[in-house]
Amino acid sequence: MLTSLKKQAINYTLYLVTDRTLLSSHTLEQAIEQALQGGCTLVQLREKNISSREFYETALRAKEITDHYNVPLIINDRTDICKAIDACGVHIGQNDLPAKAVRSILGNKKIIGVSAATLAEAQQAEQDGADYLGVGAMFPTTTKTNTRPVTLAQLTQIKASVNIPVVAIGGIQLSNVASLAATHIDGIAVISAILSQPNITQAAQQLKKGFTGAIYEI
Ligand code: 3NM
Repeated sequence: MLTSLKKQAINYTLYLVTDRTLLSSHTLEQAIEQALQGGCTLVQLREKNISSREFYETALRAKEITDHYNVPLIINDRTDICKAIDACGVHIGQNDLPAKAVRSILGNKKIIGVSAATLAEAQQAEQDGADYLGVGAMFPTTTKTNTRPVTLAQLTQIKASVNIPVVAIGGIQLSNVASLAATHIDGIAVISAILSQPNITQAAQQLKKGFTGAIYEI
């Protein structure tokens, strides 16, 4: 059972974030499994508008699948659900509980990811004990409203200014993924360009190849 992992061992290369409203013909569990078969290295269960009970039960099922592939599961926002199912960590936004408070609840073994759209937010999150940053929105996206745009130059600056892994998010797809490699980030976080595709496994494989291939060309 994967309940915590040495933090240095976490592979951020292809980070699947879920959104059950974007699935076409799959169940969430099928979609997660297919994405893992395509090489996703980390999964975040992101559920909006479902009850705590449903979130908890979905998280248990998601964890069975991620455990099978030996990939860590991160829970969006809900520290209580992370604890209840012994997930590897939580991801929090700027309007959620502060990282310091989450750390005091979860202890040092769990991963805490924080969303940041500015250098100041990124540095604050690192100071508050975040283990990684999700930085975006890098490109226009319809998956989430109220995103704040981040430029490639800002992403480069954030990555150079912190000592924790940085993952880019927001509108990442096959056509723009290569442009992120030059920023030296640790990985890409993706919803629709994986989950809304007819062939989820292939979409994940291609994105991973597009990102890692571009890193080698720098
Ligand atoms: N957070 P897609 S953008 C969950 O900017 C999320 O912090 C963002 O979905 C941020 O890959 C976003 O479909 C949505 O664009 C990402």
